[in-house]
Amino acid sequence: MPDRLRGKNVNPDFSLVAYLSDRKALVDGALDEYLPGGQNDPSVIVQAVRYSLLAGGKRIRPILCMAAAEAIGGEAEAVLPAACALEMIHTYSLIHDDLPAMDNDNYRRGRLTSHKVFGEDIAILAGDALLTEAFRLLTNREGMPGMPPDRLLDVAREIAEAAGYRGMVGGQVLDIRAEGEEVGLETLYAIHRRKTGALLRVSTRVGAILAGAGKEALAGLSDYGGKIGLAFQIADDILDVEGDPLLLGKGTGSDAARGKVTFPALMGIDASRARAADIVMDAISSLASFDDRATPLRAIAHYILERRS
Ligand code: GRG
Repeated sequence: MPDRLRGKNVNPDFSLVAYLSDRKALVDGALDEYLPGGQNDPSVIVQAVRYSLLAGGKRIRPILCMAAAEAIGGEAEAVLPAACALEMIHTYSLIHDDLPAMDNDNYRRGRLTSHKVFGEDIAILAGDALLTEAFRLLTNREGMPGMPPDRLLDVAREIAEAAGYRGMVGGQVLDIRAEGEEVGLETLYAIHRRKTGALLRVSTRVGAILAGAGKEALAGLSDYGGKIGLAFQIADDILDVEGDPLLLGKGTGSDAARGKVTFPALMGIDASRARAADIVMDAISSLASFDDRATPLRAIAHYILERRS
């Protein structure tokens, strides 16, 4: 355990590496099971959906969802379909973000992007299919037996808000429109609170709501999620400057090439790193009233700063 976590409500026996690997395996297995067809399904749309969704990825959004549920005493498995729905929405956003009309990227998660393999038409439809499938999974009551329907309704609305024009889609639009423009720090925060932050924040809220969090616990977890969402984006901007393409599974330097405003471009690498570290400490403070069932969330906050992929 890193020294700075000692004495912060963290179980000294906790291993984040083991936790992430275990939860990722849970998500990978469930996604494979939820998707139709298996590997031999000849339907091109099923192949395209499976290609992107089962290509790896850190699964950080579903893991946050499960960790938030656990922080208030719930079970990770009890919220697994909702956690996987969040990953489907995230994967749809990556497929569409890589399209020629947006970032025009060739590699993602260590493989050719969807449109490079299946063509633009099928890549667009694979993204659409993942977005709609996410809401089917979320609202299929057999997946989460015994879950109060009002909780399912609440999380469906919250996810729609976070993924749509009020959140991720809106942030993407602001980001595209800001390309080549002079943008200040406040605007950059506003873009990323929506583009990247909204889905990460709602991931913690979904786990908490489904596990029956009270008002105060939900507020703490929301605050945590919003802050690590911002730190995640700053770390992503830094990785685009100095990350290893092999570890990242995609090219680097694309932000600068497209004239994108980023945290390192505005404040430099060192100040960006310091800012992200401050935000992560704030995020951990939001969990002050939680016991050691929030240990994974505290450790994930640090991991977001230190990740190399
Ligand atoms: C196209 C509607 C629409 C939205 C796109 C999220 C997004 C909005 C674009 C992705 C561009 C990008 C690189 C954003 C930075 C933060 C981010 C979301 C990185 C990728 O997420 P990870 O690191 O990826 O969780 P893995 O592959 O591990 O899932």
